[in-house]
Amino acid sequence: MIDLTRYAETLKGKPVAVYGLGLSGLATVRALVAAEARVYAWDDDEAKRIEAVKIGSEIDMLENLGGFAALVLSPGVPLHFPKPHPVVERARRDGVEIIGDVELLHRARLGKKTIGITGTNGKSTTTALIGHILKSSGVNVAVGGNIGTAVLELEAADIFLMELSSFQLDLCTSFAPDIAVHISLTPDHLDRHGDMDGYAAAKMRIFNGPGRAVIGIDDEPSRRMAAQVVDEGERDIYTVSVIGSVDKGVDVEDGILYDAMTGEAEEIVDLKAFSNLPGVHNHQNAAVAYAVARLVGLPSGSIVGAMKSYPGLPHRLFTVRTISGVPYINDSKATNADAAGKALASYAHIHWIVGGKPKDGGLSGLENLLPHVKQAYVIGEAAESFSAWLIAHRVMVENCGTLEKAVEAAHRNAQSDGQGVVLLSPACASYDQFKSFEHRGEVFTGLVKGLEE
Ligand code: UMA
Repeated sequence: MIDLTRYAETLKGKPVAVYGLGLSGLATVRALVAAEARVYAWDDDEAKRIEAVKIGSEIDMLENLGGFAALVLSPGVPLHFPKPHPVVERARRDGVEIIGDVELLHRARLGKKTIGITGTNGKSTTTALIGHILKSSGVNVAVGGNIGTAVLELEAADIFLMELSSFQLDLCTSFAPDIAVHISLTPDHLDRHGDMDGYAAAKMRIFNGPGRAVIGIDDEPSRRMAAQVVDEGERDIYTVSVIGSVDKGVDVEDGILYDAMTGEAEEIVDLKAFSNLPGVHNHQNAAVAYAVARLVGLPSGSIVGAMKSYPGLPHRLFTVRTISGVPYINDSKATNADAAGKALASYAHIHWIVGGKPKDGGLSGLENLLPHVKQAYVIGEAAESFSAWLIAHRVMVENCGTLEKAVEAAHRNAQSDGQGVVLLSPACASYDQFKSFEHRGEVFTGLVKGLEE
């Protein structure tokens, strides 16, 4: 757990409010209580409130925040859109600052290096890959944030490597990572940020303050962000591209990674050889990870060696099993069309299990990748609309309704074809039939493991 004592000194005798007692809220309560702050917390879920009391918090509906030192808000609670949560309005009314757990970690002034990773897609893989590379080289690194472990839960380390969502960045006021990383920006979470400008503004917060920046420049919004970071002039910038060359940074051409961190491009490795990093989008993640590892001071040989042994992340293009040459791939994390597009681009002859709770725009944008699909198996709330859209685009479709039926049908057809892949890449949220994307991926994994050869 992070020691907040130095920051909590400034809170002495004052109450701190914590709203939302999920992973990050409970970790915040624990750290603040350990630092002897007076913590008043609330969650609409009674079970969470009971947990908070057990770890030393008072329970308070937080109707009146006058005199509170801060409101520490969970990232899932709306700050601006669709409309600010009532507790946010009350904090603003009472003149109380609103921050998140990442800001608290920063204020703990631990004197350690911080690396922050953001971007619409790829940030979990990139964070996990950097963590793997650094650990393989003996660097004492703690990995957390949006990837799953709340940042205040982390153990002391020389480097804090954090995956940061736009929600978490919105709750940062002075946090300035030593290495700030942004991978890509495509529409997502617009309900929480109003529009693309609001979404980009939240992501831009990662570049606050001085330090170094690694920026993927393969989409227009990210190029605009990079230009803004150049204008602000506070950070030493390294760019990454898998579609063109860069002046200073890392680029990838036909799978070959080139190191141009000092300006001169040097060929390093063919990424196509790394089966746990399939597809151009993973080459972008690998190039970003390579750039960060070089900035940490690792030589290219160690980075490449560690990339070879990267095991991959569950639910992200993870090969669960191969039956008679057909891989069964769990990409349950692909909760939007853009992420599913990355999966479709990575394979041919795909038996594609798709659907769930649809996002705005449905499958549009994937038209050019449909030739990679042999047949689609639609599930969940999206089944009817996706089915109509796919048929209109001349894709063979089976309306399966449930994941269980879809796995059965895809397995039967793929095995009779004797080629291609069975891919769960839903392009949808999971909440219509599952608790979370992890739950959906676990159910898929269980079904695949139970298939007969
Ligand atoms: N709550 C209320 N009242 C409300 C709204 C919420 O009481 O009106 C309570 C809920 O009951 C819940 C808590 O507030 O107990 C909200 O918790 P949370 O949704 O902020 O989630 P945490 O459990 O703290 O998890 C958060 C991240 N969740 C979100 O950003 C939504 C986790 O990212 C992250 O792993 C974790 O902190 C540790 O840092 C998850 C995520 O879905 C994976 N992220 C989004 C994404 O990747 O797209 C951004």
